[in-house]
Amino acid sequence: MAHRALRFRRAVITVSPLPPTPAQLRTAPGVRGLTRLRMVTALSTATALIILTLAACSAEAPNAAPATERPAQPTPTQLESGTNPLTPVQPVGDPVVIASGLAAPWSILRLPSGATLISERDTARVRELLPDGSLREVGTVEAAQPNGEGGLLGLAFLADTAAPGGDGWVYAYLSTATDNRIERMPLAGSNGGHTLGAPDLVLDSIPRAGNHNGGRIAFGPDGLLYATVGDAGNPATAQDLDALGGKILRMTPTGDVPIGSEANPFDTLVYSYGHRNPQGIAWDSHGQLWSSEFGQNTWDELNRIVPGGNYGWPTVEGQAGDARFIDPEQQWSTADASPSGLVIVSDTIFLASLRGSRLWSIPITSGSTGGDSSTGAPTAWFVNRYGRLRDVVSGPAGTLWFVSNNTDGRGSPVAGDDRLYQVHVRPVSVPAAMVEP
Ligand SMILES: [Ca+2]
Repeated sequence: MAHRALRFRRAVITVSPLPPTPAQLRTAPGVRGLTRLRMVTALSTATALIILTLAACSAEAPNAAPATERPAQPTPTQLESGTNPLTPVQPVGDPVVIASGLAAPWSILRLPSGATLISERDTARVRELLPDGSLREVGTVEAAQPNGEGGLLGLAFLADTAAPGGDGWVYAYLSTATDNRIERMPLAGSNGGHTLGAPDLVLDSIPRAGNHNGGRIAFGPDGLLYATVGDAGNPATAQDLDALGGKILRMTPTGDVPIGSEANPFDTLVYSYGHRNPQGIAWDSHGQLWSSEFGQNTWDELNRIVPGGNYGWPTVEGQAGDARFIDPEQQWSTADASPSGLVIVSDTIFLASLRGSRLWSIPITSGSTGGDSSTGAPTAWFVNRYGRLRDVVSGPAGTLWFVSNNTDGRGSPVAGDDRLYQVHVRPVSVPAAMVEP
């Protein structure tokens, strides 16, 4: 592990005078927590000018500066603050099975090309869905050491013509024996034959434990990478702004602290804190970030995430009415939810629930970018029909895709588990009889 990380850092450092990563500074003796993370910011500001200067005269610059290697992101349509949300949608008709035989699948990643990759937590495999519903192995994330709730977890994709192979990077959040970390691997090959190149380290030293590893990653409308991090069984870390546990992190595509107009609220990697085990993130049409979070014994949460927000764990769980903390917008008993993956389609939040064995839909009824959006009553779909559900994404042509998670050691798998399902969605206001599912 250390060897891989050191080799990566050396490679980066020889290309240009990049600032040290937070991981590098974490290894520096005598420099701790916020201080070192703030050092990154200061160094980044100073070296940014150097990098820009080099970029003007060096052919190697595209490999060097995060500012030049971040391509434009597909940005969701952004509405003006205060305008109406989009028309809510709901599932229609029966889900159909798209693929079977997945082993503890964790993350569904649909690529711009139309290909679909799925991570498996306990095998550490990335599998590619083929048009006939069969699955092929793209590769194994070698650094992953599955144990308990840890293993190969979230996937994300960044289109980048400067990546080896010219397509982009597949990002993975994974648990090693000692930490959770984010790596990225260049995507190669074409649909039906994708491969992954050698991994680069993006961020390491995220706390790891048997439980509460977080693990969802996604690029935001701002082109920055967000990661949900659990408290790793150490609840106090969630309130410690010097620790990475119990946070939602926000970083550049190379794992650095964003600077300048993109800076985070504490000039560290921390975007929001006081989280227990968040495992779902997505943005609505207003650019508002939403996150799902596992509660302890009482309340699971759906939170509106604002920069610098304190979401209460471990002092409070659920809607506490305590002015020190931001209450969840929705909450459920842990038996009804235990939510993981989350997607927003037409300003309707869909939440894959494990113990609750259902898909929740929650319409956004008043949208804004300022953290004061509101939601309507949640609706439960497919209760106890497919078992535990781990992830849900937007599928092709007006569909949702969701994946069961009955082979993760806590479910009751049946023949064919785990499976990827597809269901059509339609606007809530359209009578079902008018829709061809
Ligand atoms: Ca909370």
